[in-house]
Amino acid sequence: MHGTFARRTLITATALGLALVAAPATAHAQSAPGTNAPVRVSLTVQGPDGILFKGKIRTRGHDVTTTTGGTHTCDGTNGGANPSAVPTPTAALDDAAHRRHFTWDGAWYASFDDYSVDTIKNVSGGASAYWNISVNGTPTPVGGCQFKLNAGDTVAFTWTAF
Ligand code: B12
Repeated sequence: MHGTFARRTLITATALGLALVAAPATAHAQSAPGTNAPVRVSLTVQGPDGILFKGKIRTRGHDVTTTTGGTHTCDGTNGGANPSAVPTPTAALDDAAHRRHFTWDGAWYASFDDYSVDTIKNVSGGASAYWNISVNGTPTPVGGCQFKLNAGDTVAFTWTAF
């Protein structure tokens, strides 16, 4: 009787101990800065004749697939830009496209480990314009799969004449 009680107590204590050791690690993985936890950002797609999309999007870095470029990661680790996966502008565009049922396309450049976003909602820059990517009003110095987004950022894909 006493033996059984002692064994149960030991098992319970061991299980609790394991849970206590495991819990902080999980909490850390979800809240540490630089992780790929989903963020809410404002996204605008400004075409030559007006706004093609405007809304808030919950997003995180993920693999994306385009007709021209195929499937590649788009989580900020592209080109070694960030040490771990993070939300990115092109991943945000991709999330908006899937949720609101519009298309985008981009060629893949292995040299940059990134997509060139060439077409959104069937609008492309052609020979005279391109889709500029900006975050909080500033053009990104790198491609859209390399730049880290933070919660509340304002992301814009703007049709821009050369
Ligand atoms: C010209 C140029 C452009 C032109 C290209 C079209 C044209 N009419 O020529 C335009 C204006 C479209 C452009 C756009 C952008 N560019 Co640019 N561009 C250049 C530049 C000055 C020369 C490229 C070139 O002609 N190379 C010679 C040809 C023979 O080689 P190529 O491989 O065929 O060149 C093609 C690619 O470079 C591609 N391209 C151009 N820019 C970018 C950016 C990315 C991310 C990708 C994947 C491809 C790509 O377009 C070229 C012509 O087809 C380079 C700087 C450099 N010295 O390389 C920056 C450069 C490549 N661009 C850069 C950036 C950041 C951008 C933008 C993301 C800027 C922005 N925030 O909007 C956008 C792309 C946005 C999108 N829609 O995805 C960076 C890329 C850095 C990185 N690690 O990602 C560079 C290196 C400049 C820099 N900051 O140092 N760009």
